[in-house]
Amino acid sequence: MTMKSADTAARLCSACLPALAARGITVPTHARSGAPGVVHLGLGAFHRAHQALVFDALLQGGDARWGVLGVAMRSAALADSLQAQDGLYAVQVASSAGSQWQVGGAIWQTAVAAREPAQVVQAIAAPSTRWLTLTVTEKGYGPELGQLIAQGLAARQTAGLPGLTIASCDNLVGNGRQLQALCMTAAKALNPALADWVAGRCAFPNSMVDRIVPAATPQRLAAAREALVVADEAALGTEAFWEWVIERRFADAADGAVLAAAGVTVVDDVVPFEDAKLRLLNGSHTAMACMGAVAGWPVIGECITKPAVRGFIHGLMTQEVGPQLARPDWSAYRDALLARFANPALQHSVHQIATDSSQKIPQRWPPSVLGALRAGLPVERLAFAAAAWMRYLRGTDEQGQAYAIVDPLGGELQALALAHAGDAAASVQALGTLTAIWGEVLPRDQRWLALVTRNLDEINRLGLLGALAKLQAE
Ligand code: CS2
Repeated sequence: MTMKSADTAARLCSACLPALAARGITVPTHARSGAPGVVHLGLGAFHRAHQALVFDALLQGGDARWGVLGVAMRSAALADSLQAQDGLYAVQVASSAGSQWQVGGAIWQTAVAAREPAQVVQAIAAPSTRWLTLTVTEKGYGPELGQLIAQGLAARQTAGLPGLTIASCDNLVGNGRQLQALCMTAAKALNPALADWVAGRCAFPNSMVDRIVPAATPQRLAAAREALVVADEAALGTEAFWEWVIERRFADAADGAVLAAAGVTVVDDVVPFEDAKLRLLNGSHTAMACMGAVAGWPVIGECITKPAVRGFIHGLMTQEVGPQLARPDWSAYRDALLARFANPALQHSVHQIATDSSQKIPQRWPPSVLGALRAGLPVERLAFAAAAWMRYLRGTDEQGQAYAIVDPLGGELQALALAHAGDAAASVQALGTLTAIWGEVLPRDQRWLALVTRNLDEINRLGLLGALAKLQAE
């Protein structure tokens, strides 16, 4: 019997770094001990390949204030894996110029909020902590989050410590303001004086964060093992592009210049960047995710290389969404996006992106539909995307393969989609009128509902690609 090397290979750890450096891999050389200056909630792939690498660069530059306590909200597995690797993980950055591995070293400690909430509260209240950053996903913004943060802030106030910069890095409209509202509600409930302290001492900048970071696959972990020689259970792949635009609103005003020196864009108003990103990148992603899931195209790279899909996404961005945007370079951003989507190294699963669509659609499509309707722009492709989502919710692709709808509202939505599967008008009446997803206005807009119905009817009759070809021909 052969031993499974996966179980016996040495794990990535601090002691391995010199050997990795000798293999040409970029590794952290800064001291990785001491009290973290950042508490980050949400230890997923995105944080590790985005903000944590910016903090890593700052640490590498000699500013020891950016070490991170990485908090997984629920899943202990990743936090414990990282802990076993001294917080280290490898990132494969792939572009058309080739790929390069680097080891991220900003995560110094990990914790699990569901398992050790007191430790998280204490960390928020630690004297060394200056920033609290978050990637808890759209559905994470509930009262529990506000309560966790408010408890930490209450302990800071009691100890006479300075306030924090509390930066949401999730794909929400006005993410800083939304988080501030949650924290203020929780603070008021604890103690009105705490709410005054938070309002006066803490800063909640809005931000736009951008980097495509797919969940790791077994293939990626195998590639990491080959490149590193040691095993890395937290390895990731990503693209070379990254962008972090943050509002100039910090508890310590000097932090703006520090971040800017590390490549972060610090601005007075994030809205133009946020609008362009949520509507062009994320809006296109969700459209392709639903289309790919229905047609049986597993990854975004495959979707976008189909001429019909590329033409659709180009048209969606150019004719329906782009003209509404205030970001002046939106057409260059669009062109860069088309290339980013096609990056063959990413292997970004459509089902991963389709996860939690009910939480994602509200910021990705309805603002564009409403804006286009107001401006007299076409909305055909947005209506097609909405119809593709309704078809996606049936949970079976066009080859008859079943898949899971992973979404907090999944059971309810799938039941509605299946109840009306053969009847486009009834499906749209049931799914297109949900105000939690579409807002108050679109469920009453007969022109919009009729367009979605027509597209869903065509997807039902002609198949997704047939309906897409017909739409393009019009
Ligand atoms: C994606 C995002 O999974 C999704 O919903 O649209 O994670 C996307 O890859 C990032 O926002 C890119 O910055």
